[in-house]
Amino acid sequence: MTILPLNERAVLAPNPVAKKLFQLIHEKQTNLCVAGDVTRCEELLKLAEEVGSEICLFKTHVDILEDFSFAVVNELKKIAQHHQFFIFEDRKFADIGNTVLQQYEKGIYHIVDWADIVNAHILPGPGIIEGLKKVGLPRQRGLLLLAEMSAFGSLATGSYTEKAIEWANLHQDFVMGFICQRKLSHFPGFIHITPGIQFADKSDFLGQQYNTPESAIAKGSDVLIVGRGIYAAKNPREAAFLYKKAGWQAYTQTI
Ligand code: 5BU
Repeated sequence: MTILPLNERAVLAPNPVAKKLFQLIHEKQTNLCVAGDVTRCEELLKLAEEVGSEICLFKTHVDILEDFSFAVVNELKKIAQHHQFFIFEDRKFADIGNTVLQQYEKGIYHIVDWADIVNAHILPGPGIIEGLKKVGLPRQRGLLLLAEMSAFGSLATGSYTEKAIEWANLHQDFVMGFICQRKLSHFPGFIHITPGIQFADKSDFLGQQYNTPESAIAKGSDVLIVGRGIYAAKNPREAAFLYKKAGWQAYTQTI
């Protein structure tokens, strides 16, 4: 199989965020996403500032912030602009279309206002994509489908994963790719993003299973999500640099 360069994949991607993300990865030479799973706004912003130059994506779980206020997302957007990365809220929507569109747009977090990318389970059927798309597409946002998970015993396998690929193909304008553990689609305009990455591939004793950057890229992943491997490191900036280097080197060996 020939792997197209990222700037060519940018041209082929129908979703506007996928297009810009492929181009950014190509230019910034980083396929690293940091998961900022910290619980105070100040820590989140400090981490984003520290790792910003090394990443293409910053992933949030905004509902774990104990002192959330809208100021944090405004600051995060400024840091994203300064260091050039996209913001991915790992909200994992999982309800009917009418409910998820409200969860996406309303409530405390107004996610669609600041997150370039969100993700969704496909358990409720294709209506979840249609609901999110109503709010997200006019705002030029992108959706990742949870086609596989990194956790031990995940039920997102086999025909479930196949359905995610089928529905992604039907909504290429809004669905930009997958959260997965390996290459799922040979359509070069889809991006494959993989959580569960650490240099020491082990488990966390709560079900998380890790791959190394090299093994994830060898399985066809495009972007690697690293949480504790970076934010829990003594020096997150240095750890981000090392993960970026490993991920990018592994990628360049595939083309
Ligand atoms: P870690 O500290 O590198 O294990 O964090 C992984 C992050 O990715 C964390 O925010 C999870 O919520 C997220 N994640 C995951 O680990 N596995 C999955 O299948 C999905 C998300 Br989807």
